[in-house]
Amino acid sequence: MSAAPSTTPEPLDPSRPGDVAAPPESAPAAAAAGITGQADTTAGAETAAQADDATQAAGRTAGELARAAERTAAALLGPPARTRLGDVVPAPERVEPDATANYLLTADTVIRASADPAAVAVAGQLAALLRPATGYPLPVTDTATPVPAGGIALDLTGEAALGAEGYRFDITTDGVRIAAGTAAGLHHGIQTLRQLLPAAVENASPVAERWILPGGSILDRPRYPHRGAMLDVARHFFGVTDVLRVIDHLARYKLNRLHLHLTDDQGWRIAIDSWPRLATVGGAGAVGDASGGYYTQADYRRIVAYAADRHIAVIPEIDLPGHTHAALTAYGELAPDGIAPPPYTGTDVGFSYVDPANERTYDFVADVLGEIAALTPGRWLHIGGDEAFKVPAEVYAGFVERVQHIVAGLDRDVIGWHQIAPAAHADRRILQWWGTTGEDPVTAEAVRRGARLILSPGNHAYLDMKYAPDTPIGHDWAGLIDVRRAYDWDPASHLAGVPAEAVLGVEAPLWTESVTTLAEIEFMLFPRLPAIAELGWSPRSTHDWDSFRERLAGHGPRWATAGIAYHRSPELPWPQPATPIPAPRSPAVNHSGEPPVRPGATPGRG
Ligand code: TNX
Repeated sequence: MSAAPSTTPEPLDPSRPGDVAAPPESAPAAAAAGITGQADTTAGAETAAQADDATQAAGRTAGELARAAERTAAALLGPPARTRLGDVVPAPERVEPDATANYLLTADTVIRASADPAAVAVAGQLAALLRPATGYPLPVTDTATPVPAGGIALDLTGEAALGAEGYRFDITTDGVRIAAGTAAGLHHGIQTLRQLLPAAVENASPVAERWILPGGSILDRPRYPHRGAMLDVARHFFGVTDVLRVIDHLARYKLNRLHLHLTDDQGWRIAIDSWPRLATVGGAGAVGDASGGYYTQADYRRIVAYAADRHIAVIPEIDLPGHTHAALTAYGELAPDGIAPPPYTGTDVGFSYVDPANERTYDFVADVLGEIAALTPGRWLHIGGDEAFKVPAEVYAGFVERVQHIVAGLDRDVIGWHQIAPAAHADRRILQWWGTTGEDPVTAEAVRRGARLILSPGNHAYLDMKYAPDTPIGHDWAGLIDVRRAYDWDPASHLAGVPAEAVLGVEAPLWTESVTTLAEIEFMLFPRLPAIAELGWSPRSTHDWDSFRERLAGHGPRWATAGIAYHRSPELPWPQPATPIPAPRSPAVNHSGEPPVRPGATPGRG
């Protein structure tokens, strides 16, 4: 770590704590320390005189102190913050900048959280986000000790007006305060804090930077309670560490649901104790020549816990009655002809189904959903329901009604793709719209009977669609989806005949017939996932393409620094990289261009 560029040295003012306890030359070992207790806060609260003594005791010379003062002064008098208070994605509800109130993060900054384990956990996450690049120790305290000058406070205020996920953010020269009614609100607040620091904060090791936050206040609350992304781990399998990294990406943009498409024709990806061959046999393959895999129940619990720590609920999907070929390879007794078929590695849809006329099928459904519910603390079980083309309509509706009943018996709320609309209403049932026409009287009618909607319109929110004709992976059956197309629609009025109150939120699905690596996942998510996130979070009054493209482009250097592969869409005014872009994580993608075409990587849709 090196000092900020120097300006004219200022005289040392020992009454200003920041002047005395100057940034160290290297990250102290304490940087690695976790949450500390009350005793550790005394360092931040010590008087200037005590600090002076301590500094002397540590062998600091007057010259060193003068240099420290020079650095502090340079930061205070130096150039303004690199970010503006409004440079946040998704756009906050209200932003009131105060250019005279910029805050400088220093080596003395202490993070204080309300004495609540969930708030302290958020403070620990903030420290973990900021320590690598700053090299500062950033001790965390859970005491009620007043924040010393230069502190960051995370306060659980119980303020009802902020709702389940809102937060208030005040930045002054003296300190930073994030207030929220819930730990989820604090968590969203620290994502905002992270975005307001220079992009260099994404570095994994200490860098020279003035860590200035732009002054002012933000009031922020989400427009919708459901803001999600879906990852298809069935067509291609992605291991736990890949999924955890995707969860990190969701958290950055204040998404709160991860829908895992766990089963499909090509693979069954979750171990079920009562039907063990589902995973061991049904999970063996994938699309094409790719190898399969599955999550043990311990793996799945780890994903769920990691997501929960980031205030994200996992929604598991067991796709029924269609998209079940992999299950049939493991248990032929569920097939209409009672014979286990060979594995399927193609990309057709709509040909498979479990036998709705066989009572064993309902044992299977109850056992599987029972085990999944026991592993999943969230309220929702997704039962798929799409493209069961070979099941007659009446039989299909009867099957869905029985499965809805099983879900209700597990004390969970059912979600299904909008094809389940014709089935009878079940309490709190949710339909996920993936059509491309903005019109479907059957879905609108189900909403009139009480269903609520998650919007994933195929022609705006399907992140497996190509950006442009030359995008080397992805589909185009729902059209090409560039960033503007992902952004320019309104969930509240999208589906004809559905009132705005029935809309729970939005979700961006990533199907993976042609997506085979983490880098390819990231390439399809960025920059479109933040567009869907903004539709889910920001008030409609903030919707503005010109503002969005500017704010979003500023995230390019952040992604590059964090090693996230992304599509450098020509629609966005990308800044020139300030620092060299790190080497790509995978040879399949580079940061400035497109992934090379894999042989056979562009399956059609049927
Ligand atoms: C349709 S959308 C599907 C998936 C495919 C996807 C490809 C939906 C509920 N079903 O099975 O993977 O298209 O874009």
